[in-house]
This record gives sequence, C-alpha cells and structure tokens, in this order.
Amino acid sequence: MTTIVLATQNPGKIREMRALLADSGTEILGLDDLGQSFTEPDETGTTFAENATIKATTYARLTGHWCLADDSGLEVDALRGAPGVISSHYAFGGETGGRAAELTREQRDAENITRLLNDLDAVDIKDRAARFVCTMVLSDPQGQIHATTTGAFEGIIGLPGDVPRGEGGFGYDPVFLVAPEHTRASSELSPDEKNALSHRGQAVRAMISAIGSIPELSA
Ligand code: ITT
Repeated sequence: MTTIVLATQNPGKIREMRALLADSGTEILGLDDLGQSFTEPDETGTTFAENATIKATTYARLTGHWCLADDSGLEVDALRGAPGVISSHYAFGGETGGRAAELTREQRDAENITRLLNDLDAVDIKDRAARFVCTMVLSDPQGQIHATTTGAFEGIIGLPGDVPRGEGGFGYDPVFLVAPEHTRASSELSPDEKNALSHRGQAVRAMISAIGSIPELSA
C-alpha cells in the first residue's frame, strides 16, 4: 500500500481528511507521524491553487512521500471575497509573524471571528452570503503534481447575538450558517454531516477518484 502524507499543520483539517480518506486504499499519515518537525512553507501564492501547490510540493520533497495539501478559506460576498487566501490570519492582515505567531491556533481563530463580525456589522442578514472553498493538490515525492481538485460549501455569516455557537469543526465554523436553511452553524453538524456537505469533503471525494487512475497509488 502506498503512503500519502497529509501536508497540513492544521489539526482540524487532519481530523476531517483522515475520516474522508479512511477507505481510499492508501496508508494516510500526518506530518506528526513522521517523527520529525517541519518548518511551515511560506504561503506566498495569491490563489488557493498556488498555495496548495506550494504546500504539497514542499512537503513531498522534504518527506520523500506522496503528499496531499489543502488550501482553503472563507469568501464573503459583502467583503468582495475576503478573507480569502488570508483566512487563517485575517485579524492580523495576513501577517503570520509578530503577535499572530505568539498566539495559539484557537486564539487566532477567535480573533478572526471577532474581526469578521465587526467588518460585517452594518451588513443586513440577506447580504451576508459566504462560502468555504478548498483546493487540494496531490504531489509525488519528486514534486510533480498529479491531481488538483476543488470544493465549495455555501452559507451565510450569522448576526452577532445569534453566533458564535456550536462546539464542532474549527476556524470560522461557529459563525457559518449552512445553506439553504441557515438554521445550523457548521460547528453544530456532526463530523460526518460536515464531511458530507463541506468544501473539503467534495475536494477529497474528487481526489479519491483521481487517485484511482494513478497507477502508482491504485496498485
Ligand atoms: P495548513 O496551511 O498547515 O494546511 P492553515 O490553517 O494555515 O493550515 P490555510 O492556509 O489553508 O490552512 O487556511 C485555511 C483557513 O480557512 C483556516 O485556518 C480557517 O480559518 C479557514 N477554514 C478553512 N476550512 C474551514 C472549515 O472547514 N471550517 C472553518 N474554517 C475553515
């Protein structure tokens, strides 16, 4: 069985991707399973595809394994697509150093949510459409790309007082009300429900189908 390493340092993504890839016919490892620590590559791209490519190819060359990377984020229509590729560090203007580097991931997520709700303060509920998007890239150990897949998950950003809520997921899930009902935040879905609907679930399912036509991985 060929090994695929999940090229992400985000535990929320690892949890979801492991569940989604359980029946992929490949051995799935996280970076943590390799017994060494890795410096995160700079995500200098301006698109999700560019950043997913940077992560997949960098970690593939460093680990010597096939690597699957996820680059994802939240796009809010009223903010002309922001936070977009800087979703993980939105409250810090996209800066990964300085104060952002001293905080935990959970603290950064909380500051990102506060910033988002403030930015949308004057925006009516009917104009709060948003979506999570995801691009996944699969690289071989030499850094050659073999597949790129995408997914999108539609919803709206809830009004302060109604959100944040729920305990599941990560990132912006506590403020993202899932379309078409907009009655539940994605943090209120079970892991299986979120994976069935989400941008990441869609991208992984397309990736499993792509893996099926790569001879080295489907043997
Ligand atoms: P890696 O680069 O190590 O994979 P990261 O968290 O830095 O981890 P990204 O640069 O792709 O990853 O940023 C994705 C951000 O978008 C993530 O930190 C969340 O803020 C947000 N996001 C993506 N998918 C999400 C989801 O399913 N639920 C909630 N927020 C999500």
